[in-house]
Amino acid sequence: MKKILVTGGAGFIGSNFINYILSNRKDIFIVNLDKLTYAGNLQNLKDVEQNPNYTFVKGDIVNDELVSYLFQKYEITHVINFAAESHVDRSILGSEIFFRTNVLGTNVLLENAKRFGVEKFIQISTDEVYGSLGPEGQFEETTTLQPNSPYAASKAAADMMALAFHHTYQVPVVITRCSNNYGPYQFPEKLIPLMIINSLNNKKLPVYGDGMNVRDWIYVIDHNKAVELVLDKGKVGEVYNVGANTEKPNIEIVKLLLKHTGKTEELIEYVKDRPGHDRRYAIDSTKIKNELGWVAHHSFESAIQDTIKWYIDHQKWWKEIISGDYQNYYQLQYSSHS
Ligand code: NAD
Ligand code: TDX
Repeated sequence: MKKILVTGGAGFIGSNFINYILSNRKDIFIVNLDKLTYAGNLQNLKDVEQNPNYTFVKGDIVNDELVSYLFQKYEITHVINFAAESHVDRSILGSEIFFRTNVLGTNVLLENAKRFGVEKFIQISTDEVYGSLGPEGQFEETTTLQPNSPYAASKAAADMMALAFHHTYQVPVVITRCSNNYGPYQFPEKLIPLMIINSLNNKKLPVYGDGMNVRDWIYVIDHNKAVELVLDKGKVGEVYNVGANTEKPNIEIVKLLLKHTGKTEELIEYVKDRPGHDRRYAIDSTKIKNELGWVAHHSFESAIQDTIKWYIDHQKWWKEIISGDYQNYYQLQYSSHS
């Protein structure tokens, strides 16, 4: 039995991971440690609440005493660190919490993995650590890290700490660097859910700059299958890029979402650009394909329609979110872009 400390399991990718893994595997026990920040939501985990192979602990990964207690109590054998402050725009509004959670929090987890010993420590990183691309080329695992936003810099610092713990103390670290995810339970601040929800609400769709920034999209389940493969077969000390070769300019995504929600392009509003906005991301995932046999099973064309349908069918989920503190964030963020 693998006894896995999953951090940030009440967020978008972490909750999809837990739901997926517990419905497919009987050899895994999960302790989900989540601070329940604005982005954490236990509604995402309703289906696993009663599962005997699952337990939830509300707490902060920066809390060394708590983390150390959990390692001992549950005899943790693996760590998957999804917990993070994850939104680039919020990191531009204020960077301190990004440093605290993403860097210090990862450090606390690494220290405990070193102290108690684990079989594997998976650090969930991001393609944003590589910086921005011109019109050609893709990020490879060997590409130099050149993070541009405070968010990306904090994730790159965490990667460096993780690799240093492997090099110095032989902590069995593996890093995954995935491209932009989409799918159910994504918090409405991110491009795809934000645009779907605004469109459903007949609100303007705020496109930064010229709308020609490119992101490389992957369905969250394909990402999580890569994490599962890394858990089972990933080689320690290695970095694996994960991406589904689906580059799209933002404006193309926005127009597609409008079409599928039955609205016109009059809702599009070009607004002031994100400061330091990375122009293009594209990820080369040859390594995880060749070495671990990973493939993306979902095409963008069908998975984006499933995602739109999910938001249409789960209005209660996102209406609760956008009626609360989110309004204050939205006001602050988008008044600075007008
Ligand atoms: P999210 O913001 O939806 O969820 C983050 C979760 O972490 C939340 O449940 C939150 O409550 C929890 N959390 C935050 N601070 C914490 C702390 N100090 N202690 C414990 N829990 C804490 O993020 P996401 O989109 O699910 O991203 C998950 C991970 O994947 C992050 O590490 C992110 O950097 C990485 N990633 C995300 C994407 C993407 O497109 N969303 C792509 C590549 C990598
Ligand atoms: O209102 C908006 N208008 C807009 O034009 C928002 C929220 C975004 N955008 C643009 C900015 C980006 O070019 O859309 C693109 C995607 O933006 P986000 O959804 O904020 O994602 P991004 O900044 O690319 O970062 C995401 O991918 C990598 C995740 O949030 C990170 O956690 C992950 O590491």
